[in-house]
Amino acid sequence: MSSANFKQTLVTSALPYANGEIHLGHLAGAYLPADIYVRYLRLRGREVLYICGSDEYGVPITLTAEKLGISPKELVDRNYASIKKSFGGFGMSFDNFSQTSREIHSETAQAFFTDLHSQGVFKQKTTEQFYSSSQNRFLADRYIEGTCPKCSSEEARGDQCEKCGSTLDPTELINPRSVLDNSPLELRETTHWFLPLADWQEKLEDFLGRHPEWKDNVLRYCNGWFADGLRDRAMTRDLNWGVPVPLADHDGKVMFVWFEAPIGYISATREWAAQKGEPEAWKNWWQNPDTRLVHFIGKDNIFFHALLFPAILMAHSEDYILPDNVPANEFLNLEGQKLSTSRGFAVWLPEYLEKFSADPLRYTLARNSPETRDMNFTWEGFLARNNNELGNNFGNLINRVFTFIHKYFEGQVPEWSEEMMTDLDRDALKEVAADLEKWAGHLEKFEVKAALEACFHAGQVGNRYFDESAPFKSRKTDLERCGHSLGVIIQILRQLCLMLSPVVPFGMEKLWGWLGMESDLWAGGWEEGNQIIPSGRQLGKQEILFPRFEQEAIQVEIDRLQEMLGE
Ligand code: B3M
Ligand code: ZN
Repeated sequence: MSSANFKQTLVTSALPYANGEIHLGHLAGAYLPADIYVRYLRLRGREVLYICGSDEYGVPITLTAEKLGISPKELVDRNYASIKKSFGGFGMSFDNFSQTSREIHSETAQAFFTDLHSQGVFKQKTTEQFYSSSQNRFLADRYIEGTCPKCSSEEARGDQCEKCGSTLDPTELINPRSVLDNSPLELRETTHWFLPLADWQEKLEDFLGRHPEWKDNVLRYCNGWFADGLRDRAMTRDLNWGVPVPLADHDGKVMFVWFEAPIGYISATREWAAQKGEPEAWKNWWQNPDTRLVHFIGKDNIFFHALLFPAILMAHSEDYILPDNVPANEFLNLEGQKLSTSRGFAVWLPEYLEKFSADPLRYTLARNSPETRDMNFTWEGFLARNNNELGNNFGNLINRVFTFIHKYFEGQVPEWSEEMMTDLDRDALKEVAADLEKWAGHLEKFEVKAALEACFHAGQVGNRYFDESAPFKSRKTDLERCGHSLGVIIQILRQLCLMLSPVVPFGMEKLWGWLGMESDLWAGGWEEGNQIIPSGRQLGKQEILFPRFEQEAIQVEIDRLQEMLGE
């Protein structure tokens, strides 16, 4: 549903694992599209709250910490600081970016668990699981290796055999051993609390049935799971790094990360409320039917956001809102290959930001947004998008117009008027206005790519108008006409500024200022941005917004990735 039909919108981006840095794949999936959407809403003056934080529990964190010889908490705090910093540099405009290892999250997740438990929602089951006595812990499936019962490959993993492709249960493996230290494993009994998702299937089907507008990929996945039938899922684990299960008989159990991590959205909202001195204000978002909740995620998180978390919210005895949409993105490939962090085949945000600025990357990723299918990022494409589109289509136009007005009109918007309008002027203004409308319509539906196409087209119209109205010629023959044309172009720049602002906010905040706008762009700038800029207004002095990149600058990056592939 359009954002205008709701009082307020609560937007979340998937909580990144605090187990390493953010890379381009993350940005294209759950972060940039959300930030663009949020900035769009703020621009329109809509009430919006944007929540995120890092996801800090789970086995991979423990293992990395052990490898580095530091505590898991030290590791996640380090990574949190670094992720937060690079997100800041990239222009992510969260209202709060929290951590799941904070006290407020444990409290929130435990209260949820207790609520569900006391209602008898969980099923308690005792099963046998592999235990490593050398490491004193139960092992998750992916840390178990053994001989495949089907093809005898000795490298089958607890969940599947890569050689013959069979899906396995770890107990089927012959000679199971730990991936971590190769030690043999023994089966031990352990008790866990399961969420019987089958009990929620009908409600979940109803819920999804009320959302035919969701993206095809999301509905397709969910219908697939419905067809298979939802099963019991363990909501607890035998680990020592996680949110402790708040039951007397829990003997060192923690919550399954996918039980507590989505609750992290709520904890982070509670933290936001507490920080502004209104500790109860979070309820006005999470327990208010006037709130529209939107989860931005990558496609690998669909199950957890479209089914598991809604089931948890439905199960709670208080009334929580359910997501109104879960715009999941497909994946981003890099130079035509799958990203691989373990092989170092990725582009990391902190390294990117050391060399380049945020806007060109935001623009390139938005242009290649993997909305309906996997997309590809190439450094050559990045250079072309920056130089040809940001530079030529937008930057040059802006620069030419400002230079001209400063040179010949003392930096003031020249006289222009309705009486002087020609068809050329009117057509250009009409086309750009139509683009602006299309742009907004697409963003309402999370269609960043299509929105940018409309915006790009408006840039082309601006350029065409500049060439055809030719103020550089009329300056010598008809100064009045020249001024009028520039006045018209200033209106086009104003609308371009609106359309580009969510995507390249750093550049557009500057342009907004040069245009002499008074309102805060991110608090309803739309209104002023849709009003005529009058003649006589003093304009600011411009600078080059989108400097060109040379081939050498990106060749280094291409070579580095090629090397990674060679290994
Ligand atoms: N950390 C997985 C991921 O980054 C996970 C998301 C949690 S969202 C509650 O893909
Ligand atoms: Zn096999």
